[in-house]
Amino acid sequence: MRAPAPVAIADAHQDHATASLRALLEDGSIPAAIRSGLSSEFARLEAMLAKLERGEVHIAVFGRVSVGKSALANALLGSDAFSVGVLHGTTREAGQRSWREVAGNGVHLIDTPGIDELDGQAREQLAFDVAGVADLVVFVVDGDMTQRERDALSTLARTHRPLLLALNKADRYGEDECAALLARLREHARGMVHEEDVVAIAAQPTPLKRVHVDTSGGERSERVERKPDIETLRARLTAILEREGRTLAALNASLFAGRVSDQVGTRIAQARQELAGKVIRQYCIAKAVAVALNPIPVADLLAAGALDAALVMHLGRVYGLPLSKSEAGSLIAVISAQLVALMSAIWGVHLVASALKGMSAGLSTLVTAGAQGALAWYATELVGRAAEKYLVAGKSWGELGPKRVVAEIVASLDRDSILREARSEILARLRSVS
Ligand SMILES: Nc1nc2c(ncn2[C@@H]2O[C@H](COP(=O)(O)OP(=O)(O)OP(=O)(O)O)[C@@H](O)[C@H]2O)c(=O)[nH]1
Ligand SMILES: [Mg+2]
Repeated sequence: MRAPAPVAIADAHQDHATASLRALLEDGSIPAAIRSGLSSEFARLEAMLAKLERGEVHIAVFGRVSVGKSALANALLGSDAFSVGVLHGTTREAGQRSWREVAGNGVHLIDTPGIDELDGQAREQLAFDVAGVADLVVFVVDGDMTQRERDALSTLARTHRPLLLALNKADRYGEDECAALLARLREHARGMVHEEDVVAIAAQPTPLKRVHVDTSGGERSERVERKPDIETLRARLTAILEREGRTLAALNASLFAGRVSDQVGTRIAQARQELAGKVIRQYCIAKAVAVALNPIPVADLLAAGALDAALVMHLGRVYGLPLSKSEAGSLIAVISAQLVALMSAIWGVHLVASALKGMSAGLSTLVTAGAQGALAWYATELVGRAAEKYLVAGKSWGELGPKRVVAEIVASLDRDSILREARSEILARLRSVS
């Protein structure tokens, strides 16, 4: 069997990436609030989709201020497209130019602001953002790497895009010094940059000063401009681009789409969790006040009331997994059975004692009612949280089974603080009705 041609592979990657970006952009099930909360990510997705459809590849130059990023971009382009300067922070915004020389015509070079040791946090974030969505990043340094540069390199490596490491200003170093520096850089970049992609260049070598001595002994000096020496880097870049440029762009877009869809998922989960918390609290209050107004024996507190069933069904709707009345009933029965088993030892005296704790006014009816209500609140909270766990796992108790799940919930909730909060909430409400 013949291996598929590289063009076919690139096409397949591109089709897959285009489809996943489109699916995310057009997904009607993403709530509007979440879409607007992630508006910059969605805008970037749209830009990436357009870029993919145009078959473009983006290369970003990245590095500390003044290492010669703009000079390198200019040298690759063969024009003074980007401003180069001795001042730190010459480049303040990311800029982009088409690199026509490379096959396909769709290769763009992006110059980024320098990352700085001291200030310019917004610029630095911009640099990371741009590099984070570029298909290939040339990390430029002008000597041995600082800790900060090493951290930045690792951050970029975690974004899973190909990195090249360029030691610029090689004209300032002797041959041996340059070789030693390259060896150190390869050491720092081990596992993140291929050895052959760590190269020495001189994007804008300092002009030579040539001194002429004339016959009368007078001296005249002349500045001789030197051409950029970036051939090793250019060769590596061209090789990578020709071999896998479009595939890189497609993979990068797919990765980004994956990240955005994870973020969407997390936000949806958070929003549901917040809403579930509010719903549980409402039912806790309702149940607690009902019990306080009409105290029932402690042992009956766990008996599934209509309110608990309504709570569980409400939670089912929050998690997009509606439960029928009978499903809700059996779910509560399972949870209650676990709670009773867990609590039987403490459900009586100790729990009542802690529910009463801090109520110094003597055992007035109001106080007893408050304590009973607080217990009802606590029980409802446990039922709600357990039902929530079951729903989050897609209507399943998972491998651990209901016993462990319920035990973990009981252990994770701070009983005394719930009872305290419940008591004060109930007393406030009872006072307002009496
Ligand atoms: N000796 C030498 N100097 C260079 C070389 N490349 C750039 N420079 C000098 O380094 C300085 C900074 O160059 P830029 O290209 O502006 O650096 P940058 O990384 O874009 O800097 P910011 O935009 O400020 O982050 C300039 O004075 C350049 O002339 C080189 O290969 N050799
Ligand atoms: Mg610059």
